[in-house]
Formats: sequence, C-alpha cells, structure tokens
Amino acid sequence: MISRIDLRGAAFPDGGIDRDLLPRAEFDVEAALDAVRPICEDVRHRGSAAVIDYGERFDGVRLERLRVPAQALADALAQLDPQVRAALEESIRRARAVHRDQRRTDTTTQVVPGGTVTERWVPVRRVGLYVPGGLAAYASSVVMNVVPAQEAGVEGIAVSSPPQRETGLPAAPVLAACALLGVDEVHAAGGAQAVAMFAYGTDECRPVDLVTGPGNIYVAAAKRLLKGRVGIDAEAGPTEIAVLADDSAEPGFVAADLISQAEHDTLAAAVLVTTSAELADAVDKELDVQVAAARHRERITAALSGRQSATVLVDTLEQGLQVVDAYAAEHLEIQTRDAAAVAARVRNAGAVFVGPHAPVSLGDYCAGSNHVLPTGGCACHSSGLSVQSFLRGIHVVDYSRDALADVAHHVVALATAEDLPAHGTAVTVRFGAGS
Ligand code: HSO
Ligand code: ZN
Repeated sequence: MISRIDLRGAAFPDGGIDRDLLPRAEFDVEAALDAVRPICEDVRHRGSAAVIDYGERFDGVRLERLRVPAQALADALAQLDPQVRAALEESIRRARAVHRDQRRTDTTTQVVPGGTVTERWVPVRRVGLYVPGGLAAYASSVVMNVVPAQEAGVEGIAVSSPPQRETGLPAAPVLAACALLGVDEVHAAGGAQAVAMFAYGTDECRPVDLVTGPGNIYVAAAKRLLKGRVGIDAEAGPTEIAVLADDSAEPGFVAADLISQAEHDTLAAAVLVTTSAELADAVDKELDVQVAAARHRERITAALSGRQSATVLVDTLEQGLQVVDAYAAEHLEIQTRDAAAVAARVRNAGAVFVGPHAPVSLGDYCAGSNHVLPTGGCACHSSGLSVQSFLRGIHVVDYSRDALADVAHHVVALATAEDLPAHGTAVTVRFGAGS
C-alpha cells in the first residue's frame, strides 16, 4: 500500500539530496487567498455581524452571539469523562514542566564601562488561539497552545473554534480543556472569519497581537493574508511522520507509528527511510495486517497510498540522515541501534523521537513536548510552538556620557560613509561648546 523509492547506489552530490525526489503533500494555500480576502474585509467592516453570517453559511448554524457563556465552559468540564480529565491534567502537568524551563531570563551585557545593552523578554499582550472543528477538534491542541502562552506570561488568551450545528457551541472537549486551563474567553467562530475577528477585533473580541493554532487551508490563507497586521505562528499543513530505521527496528512498532499519524487525514504523510530492505518488507506486511484492523482504515489507506507517503531505501545510515534532513519532517522517529547518537546528528525535524519507546503519539499527548510543529519542510527554518513563540526580546540601550564620547568618532565615520550626516550630528551635538 505504501510506494517504494530506491535510492540505493544513488550519488548524493554536495552531501545533499534533491528534495523533489521525496514525497510531499500538496497544500496550496495561495489558491485559497482569493476566497478568504472578501471574508476578511467584510469582518473588518461589519465585525461580529459578518462573523455570524459566515458561521451560518459555513458551519450551518446562526448564532445570536459568539462569546461562549461561562456556564457552557463549566458544564463541559463537569460532563467530561473522568479518565479523559485525568489524562488531560497529566498532559498539562508535563507540558508545564517542559515549557516552564523555556522561560527566558533578561541578560545585560556590559559592552564598555558605562555602556550596557539589556535584552528584556516581554510577553505578547494578547493572543488568539484557533482550534479547528470537525475531525480535528482536539482538546490536546488546546493544551499545546495555551500552556506555552501561559508560561510565557501572556495576559490575554482568547480561543476560537467553530460552532457545532447541534449546540451552537465549539466541541465539548475543546470547551472542557479551556475550562481546565482557566481560559474563560472562548468564541464560537471558525475559518477565515475567526482569524479576521482576532486580527481586526469586533465588539465582542478585542484585537489580538498574535494568532496561533492549526486550521484548514482557509485558516492558513487568512493567516497569510493578515500576517503583519497580526503575528502568526507557522502555517500548519497536513501532519507528517518520518521514521529512520535500521534492521534492529521492530516492524510492528514502525508500522503502528506510521499508521498513527496517517489516521489524522487522507493527506497525512508517512515516510519510512531504512537501510534494510528486509525491514521494509516486514513493515509492509505489518501495515497490511494493522491497517485492516484499524478503525479509520479508509482514511489511513488513502494517506499511506497517497503520493506523499513512501518507503525510501538507502545504503547507509549516513545517507538516511541526508534523506531525513532534506525531508525535514514534522515528526522524526529514530529506530536504529544507538538511537540517541543518531538522533543527535539530525539537523532538520520539528521534533525527534528517540528509540523504540518514544512513539510520536506519546509526544502528541503526554511527553511534555509540544505537538504544534512545523510541516511541509519548514522544519529547516522554523521551530515548533514554545514559550519563545509568545515572547519578544527588546534591546534596552543605556550609555553614559563618557561611554558615548568614546565611540562618537566611530558613529560619525559610519554615518558619513553612508551619507547620513545627521546621524553623526545627533552624537556630536551632545559634545558641542557649552555641553
Ligand atoms: N499529531 C498531530 C497532533 C495531534 N495528534 C493531536 C493527536 N491529537 C500534529 O502534531
Ligand atoms: Zn497525532
């Protein structure tokens, strides 16, 4: 069901590999821009009334107001299955421990006597977190977005998620997770209109400084369109798992892990890179057996047999590392001998999972790591969501008169060279006659 790409014997010039040899899902955000532009404009001008109209059109329910009442949040938490509640609490606990350690402390550098630069880390004041509806209304994603924002010290956290037809409210697990995390501002809005609501603000929702969270192609397009007006996190495309394995890997584990992420979406990508043709054959057999028994076998089959998924055969682990670096997967598992040493050599991945006992689904829920990670090859330049995503570093420059005097001639020289003499004057004026 999964196609095979044989790179054995292939030369990788310049130590690299042509990215186009590797499978990847199509996710053409550009194409959706035209569709979302008028929606965003409309929300900008008509506010909540427009958001309510689009909710009726796209979510099939007309709301009176978008803000979810406090009672609905409390009810959702009260009705949450106790086992799910306990699991979410553990997930929050572990995520908090990891994200708390990501906090930054201000640093002051004494550049010269009397001249310091301090880097002050300041949280974004207000963020809007988008949570998809439908298949992807994940309580765990609420945790993964809210915890780093809270640990960063963000004062205002608003959540938005599409209303369900039957209740006119976001999905109950999303509401329960918000209540558990102490988030009390939740809006029943989805799609591009929710992103525009966050960016422009409405009578019910003050504008935010930063929008985070995954979404469908329209959400991604709205984020791209409104970027600049608001900050955005990375655009999230279909989920990806890559596994780098040698002949020591357990085929049943590898197959289960590929299936676990294929379960998300017909466009999800599962890529096995291995030095062992025997392992590849054994994983193929396992896939047949395990997929047949899987609840979402249709979705999984579509994802595994799509052109975005493949098994890639390589000669050596060295080449395997080049392949996974070129692919820059959202999630990368290392199932080899001496897995920690191999993992330490990976350059490009959203998150790396080391050895046989760290499946991606552990990271999805309960490892303490974040599951909002760069997709589509963006892992070669971006990181997953973290406390850092919600902070800005502000340089505070503090120089005494003497410290400025010492460097004045250098400022003047550079200003003159750039034909910006007023820049030089702004320094020398301080040392003119009488001063
Ligand atoms: N694997 C997804 C996150 C997720 N999995 C949520 C289960 N629920 C993207 O990293
Ligand atoms: Zn997942």
